[in-house]
Amino acid sequence: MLNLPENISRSLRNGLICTLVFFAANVGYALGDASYVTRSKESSGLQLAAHGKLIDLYVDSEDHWGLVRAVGDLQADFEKVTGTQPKLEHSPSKLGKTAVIVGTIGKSALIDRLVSDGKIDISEVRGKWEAYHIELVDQPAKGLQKALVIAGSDMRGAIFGVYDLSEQIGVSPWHWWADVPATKSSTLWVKNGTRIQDAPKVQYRGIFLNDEAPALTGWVHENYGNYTHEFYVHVFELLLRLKSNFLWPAMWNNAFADDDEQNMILAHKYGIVMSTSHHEPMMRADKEWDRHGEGPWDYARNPDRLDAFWKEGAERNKPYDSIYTIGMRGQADTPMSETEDIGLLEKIVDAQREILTEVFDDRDISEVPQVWALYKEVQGYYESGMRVPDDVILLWCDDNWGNIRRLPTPEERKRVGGAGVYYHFDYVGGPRSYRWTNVTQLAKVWEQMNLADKYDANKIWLTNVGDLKPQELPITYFLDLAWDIDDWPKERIPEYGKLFAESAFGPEHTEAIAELLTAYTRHNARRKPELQDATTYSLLNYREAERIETELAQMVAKAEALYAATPEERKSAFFQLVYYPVKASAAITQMYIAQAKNHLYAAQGRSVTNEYAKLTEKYFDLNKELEDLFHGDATGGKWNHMMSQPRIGYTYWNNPPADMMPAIMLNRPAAVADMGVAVEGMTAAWPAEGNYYALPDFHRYGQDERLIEVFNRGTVPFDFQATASENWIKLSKTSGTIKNQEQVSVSIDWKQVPEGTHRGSILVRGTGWGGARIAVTAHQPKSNDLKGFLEADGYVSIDAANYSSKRDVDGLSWEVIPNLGRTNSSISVYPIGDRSFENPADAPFVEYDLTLFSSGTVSVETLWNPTWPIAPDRGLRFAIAFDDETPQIVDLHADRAHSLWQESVRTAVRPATTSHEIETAGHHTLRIYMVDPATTLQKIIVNTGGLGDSYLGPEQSLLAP
Ligand code: REL
Repeated sequence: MLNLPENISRSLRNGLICTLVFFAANVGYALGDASYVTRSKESSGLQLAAHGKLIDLYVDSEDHWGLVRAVGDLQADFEKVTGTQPKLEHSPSKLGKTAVIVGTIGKSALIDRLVSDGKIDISEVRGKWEAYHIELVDQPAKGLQKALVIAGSDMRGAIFGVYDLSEQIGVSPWHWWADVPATKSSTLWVKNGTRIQDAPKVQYRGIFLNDEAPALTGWVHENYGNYTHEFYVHVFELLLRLKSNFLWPAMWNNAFADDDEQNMILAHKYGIVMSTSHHEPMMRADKEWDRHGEGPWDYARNPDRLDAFWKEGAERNKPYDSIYTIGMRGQADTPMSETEDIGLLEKIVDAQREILTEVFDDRDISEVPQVWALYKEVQGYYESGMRVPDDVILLWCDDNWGNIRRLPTPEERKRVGGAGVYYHFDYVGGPRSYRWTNVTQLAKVWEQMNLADKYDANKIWLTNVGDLKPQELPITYFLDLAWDIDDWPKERIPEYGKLFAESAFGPEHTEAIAELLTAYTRHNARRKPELQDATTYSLLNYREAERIETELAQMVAKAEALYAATPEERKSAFFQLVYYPVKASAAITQMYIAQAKNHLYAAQGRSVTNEYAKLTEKYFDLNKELEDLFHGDATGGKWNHMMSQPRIGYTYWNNPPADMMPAIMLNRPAAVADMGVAVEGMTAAWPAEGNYYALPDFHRYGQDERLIEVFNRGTVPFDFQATASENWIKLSKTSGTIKNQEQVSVSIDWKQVPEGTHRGSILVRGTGWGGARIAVTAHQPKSNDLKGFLEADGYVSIDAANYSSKRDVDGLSWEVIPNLGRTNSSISVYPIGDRSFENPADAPFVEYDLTLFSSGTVSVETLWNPTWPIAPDRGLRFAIAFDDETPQIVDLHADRAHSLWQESVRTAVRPATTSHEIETAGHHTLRIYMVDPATTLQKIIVNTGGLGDSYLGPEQSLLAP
């Protein structure tokens, strides 16, 4: 829940005044906003509803159509919450003694009278973009004792004020798109003292419906026949409820303005600013050229027809709120030409500007909003020196994988047109499309959009949301950040999931639901489901696959328990927002781990091989069953097609035509008793010849238990015995009967192991000749002078957020971004600015204490977020040093090979490896220095010679007691 100072500081920063606030039993309200509506009686407050008696709503019928419509939604929302519809009046004389009065300043006679009578002071919102003022006013007008006044500086400001109240009384912005039911209450009161003023920080905030077939398009076709206004009004309403205003419409096989004339008209009337995507200039969809264009889409060869085509776009859209995409790319997201042709593109922009000047002859061209999207190769034109007029908004883009490539330099920040960011939650393209479920960590959105804000790219924030569902969580967060990121410092990232959960499901299980949201998005962000396969998580090292399986099993169990506890009326919403993404995402990884075991066990000849083939198939089927539930029973059939995007069986960047069951292996074990013995860390299993069977070495502070698996290669049970050669080798069992397989856990009794290295062995006997002899080695280091993280198993692994100390410089400080990254939290230097430290001796650093039991050459692998240098004239550097070594400066982007970028987005980290000489064993400090801003560190692994292969690296090492 929001705390008061936060709210006040936001309002003060906006130059607005906020007085309020109480924390009583609240109903729903805009995420993070203070609650000003309560369901308990509030003395001196305003009764909105009490047991069937509802307050009157008022809006001037001469006010904007879009506002009058939104007040109609408010009326319906009151009914959803209380069961009774309030009266909606357009004449002040018809109002009772109390009312909710809504209006646009300058458009509503009553609002203007309240202002001129001094009943409300709107001087702080007047003239602002989309600002609203909400105030409980006594004796506002003759005959009225009390009113809640919602005044907007413009139409959208007033609409946002209306939807703010809707959310406060208990109607979620997702009431239709995710079937979140209203929180019922027969009694509703506005708290005494309510006075709120707010305005957005980013001017245009919106989404791009993209990559929309088969899922969204299948659903749209079934429900609306096509992308008509009957569909789009739902999108417009959602955007407004989320206090956003901007849309790039679906365009794969559609043309917003051409498909249905009402689309554009209604967008404008609702209050949505329309535009067209980065390769669709002048408000004309790509598909319109296919339908109406003549000749090639090539300005060098077909300028006149293209000019005419674009002019029609400008003329058609003249009456409507639009942002004109300028420039030109090839059709369907391809470059305009094989090599940069700056001369031609400049000519195109000149022609487009001329058209706009001609069409908008009633205003200056600088008042016609235009955007140049520096997407993919277009950024190259800019970097090669091409410029557009100063009033055009520059839309900087991410790399399609959520990493912003470039942001304005101090010089570029002076541009009048300003800048924005185009971001992705979904993408079709290389190295692999990710189009199915939500794979976005909120913390990553924060890390990136905070950069956009700090580097002044806040004219447009637009994100590609694919089919829209199931991106409800990141969409809400993105748009909340766009409204005002200062309301949402990084410390509040963990709180957001709770607020989201509370708004959708009430206060009971917010903590548990938030944990699930964090867990499943972390899991999907580690490696997107489309990129996972049987080799992703290691079966051999660090029990990685097993750990992931445990995590997933816990997630699924929690989701199932919460689903069972969810009241019937909220089950559909819970299924859509939590249960499905958790369980279906888990099933993908569970399937690949089962497949990995199936393959390993087949190679080892285990009789359980076929069980894992079945398990693989079970998870493959489960994924489809969950999809069917989404399309049918779990949502009352409302969302048929919505999860139909294929996601299993990719062989290249594009998705397979249908999900493809992973290849499995089957064996036919003989009717004999036939022992096999597998050893942790090894693919080969006894009795395969030519192998030396040994468990990974035991270190005093390392993994404390290792596994041996005794398995049957036939179908007849057998007895086995396991004996250790030394007393200090402990076995969890020494004999048993094996039908399929059994684990024997091996550990060390360190009290019996003197300092130094000691060797022993384990003999496992069952069927076959002799038995399996497995070597065991234990290292007992000197145990004095322990400090910090302790070396063991040939490495020291540290989560970056767990530094021992740090040095700040001029207010620049390494700080934790909670929940960011593949393992835990990440760190970066804040506040974000332009300063680089060429000399690490002067730079802010974090320091890690560690104890090494070995000396010599070690390598350090630091795992960084795959962020971009952001600035055009430098790389992305940090420096690293042990003790008093000279810091080594490393540029994460020294090698800009495409293949390295691809790998960094596949793995969700950009690693850097440095080499260091450690003269003596003992206590050391490792420092990471800032060189450039926007470098974000996840994890550090000091490899002292024993690091094995795994996806995430080993878990964090033990800390000295
Ligand atoms: O993510 C993007 O921005 C692009 O992949 C798409 O916008 C692109 O235009 C695609 O839909 C195909 O035309």
